[in-house]
Amino acid sequence: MTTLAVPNIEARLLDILGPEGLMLSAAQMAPFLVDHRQLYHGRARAVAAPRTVEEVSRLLAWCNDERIGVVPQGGNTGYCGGATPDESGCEIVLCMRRLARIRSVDALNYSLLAEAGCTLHEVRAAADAAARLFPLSLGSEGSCQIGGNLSTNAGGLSVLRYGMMRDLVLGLEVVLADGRLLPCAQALRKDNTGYDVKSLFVGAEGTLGIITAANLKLFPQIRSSATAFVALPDIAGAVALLSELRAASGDRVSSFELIPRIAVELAARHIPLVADPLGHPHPWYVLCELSSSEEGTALAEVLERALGDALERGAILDAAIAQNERQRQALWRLRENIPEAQRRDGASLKHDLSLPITVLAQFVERAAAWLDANVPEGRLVAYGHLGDGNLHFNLNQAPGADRTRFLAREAVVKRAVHDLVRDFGGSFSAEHGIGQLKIDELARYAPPVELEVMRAIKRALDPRGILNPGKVLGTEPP
Ligand code: FAD
Ligand code: 2HG
Ligand code: ZN
Repeated sequence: MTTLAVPNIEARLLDILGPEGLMLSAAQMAPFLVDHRQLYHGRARAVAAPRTVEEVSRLLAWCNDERIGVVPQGGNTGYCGGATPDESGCEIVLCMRRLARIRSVDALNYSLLAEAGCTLHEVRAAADAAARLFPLSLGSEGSCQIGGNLSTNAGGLSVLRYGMMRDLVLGLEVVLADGRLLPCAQALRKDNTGYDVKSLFVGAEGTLGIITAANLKLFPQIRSSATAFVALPDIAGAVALLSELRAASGDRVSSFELIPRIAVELAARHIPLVADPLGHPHPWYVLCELSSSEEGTALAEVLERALGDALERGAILDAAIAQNERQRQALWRLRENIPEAQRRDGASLKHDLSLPITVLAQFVERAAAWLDANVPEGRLVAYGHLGDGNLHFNLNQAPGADRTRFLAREAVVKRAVHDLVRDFGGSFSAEHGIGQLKIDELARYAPPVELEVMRAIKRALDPRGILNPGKVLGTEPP
């Protein structure tokens, strides 16, 4: 689709972006050509870093005319290789980091208008400065960008209360493939003017348009919270506990994270300042948090009472309730660093699964039995956002196992796990998207009619196929 034979490519890019907006040397481009997990390595003609929406618009119009592929990249923390160019060396990486202004905060309307290159941390800080909360919470918040969060429809640690990124957006400003601007970044909570066009770009992973700004929903700040680390015998017990806590707290559970014993051990081994919060080992844990915008609530008492009852009944095995902010931070440090601990421990195979919460325990039992029998080179590290039915069903290379042999099992394991997920009525992609990693999975599991609809949308919005070519729907002609 792309061609190397476009004349004066550098001169034209310089004209559009100026010298500060263009990276051409191998050293400058290197960090943009590999994904966070180092699964994908690409090449690029150039890395373009526009500073204004108008520059994005002019760049796209020109790339569309010349049929040059454009690969948008935010913080490059994505898990599916969606922001990495292909190996042709013909594509242009569109780096969004210079388009990073907080345009406005409307505290009364509980909304904030941010450019796509703002990091999640910057947006949360801007909301905080206006005594508001932007609730999306990911371990990668220092690097990932609002444009990337929207394009992957990110989830994270507080979806149970606030929803995913799609639920947190009021309006989007988008540059279309041919450079036209879709200026729909209004801060309206109600707007039934025809199709919900903005929604198409959320979770589209840069294949339908370039998000340049977003109007985001804000919430009251958290004024009181209670956080506990609870040991349980099994996953079914964790699911039951969530249900009880929701009812007992007036539905103020904001996070409910499942953690297996092995993840506590990995985090304690690989991450400084992380230790097991409880004295004895237990098979499973949850990190749960109740929170409210009201000051001086009795959330700690509610949590203590509910956990005390559960302990008496033998429904839980032990629990530690954070007594101050330092202890709370320590619990979250453990949870947020599980992916990093996994990375430091060796190779891993990851599955980002979504299941009805009612079948989670049964699914894990079946899948773990299959792995025990078939994959001795791996050990299961299954954790995640239990409150959302989202399991990170990951395998790490077992101690002493050969890395290459372990990784060679990827296709077989993926097929077995994802087929089982389908049988249980779940999805193989909960919050990390498709990118390049799961193209075959989408083709296999999505209903054919849904795939046809997706292709029709792609054709309508990007008829020349210049936007993130080959990602999500694969390389089929659009
Ligand atoms: P990138 O990786 O740069 O890009 C992701 C996709 O979006 C690519 O397809 C890219 O082309 C496209 N894109 C980027 N910017 C734009 C734009 N402006 N317009 C159009 N397309 C664009 N994810 C979760 O959902 N939940 C978690 O709990 C979570 N925790 C994480 C913890 C760690 C330690 C790490 C490393 C990652 C985690 N992630 C999590 C994954 C990742 O952080 C998210 O997917 C995040 O939303 C990606 O944002 P990014 O800016 O890094 O996007
Ligand atoms: C998390 O929940 C992230 O910590 C990363 O979504 C999950 O590494 C993973 O599999
Ligand atoms: Zn996650």
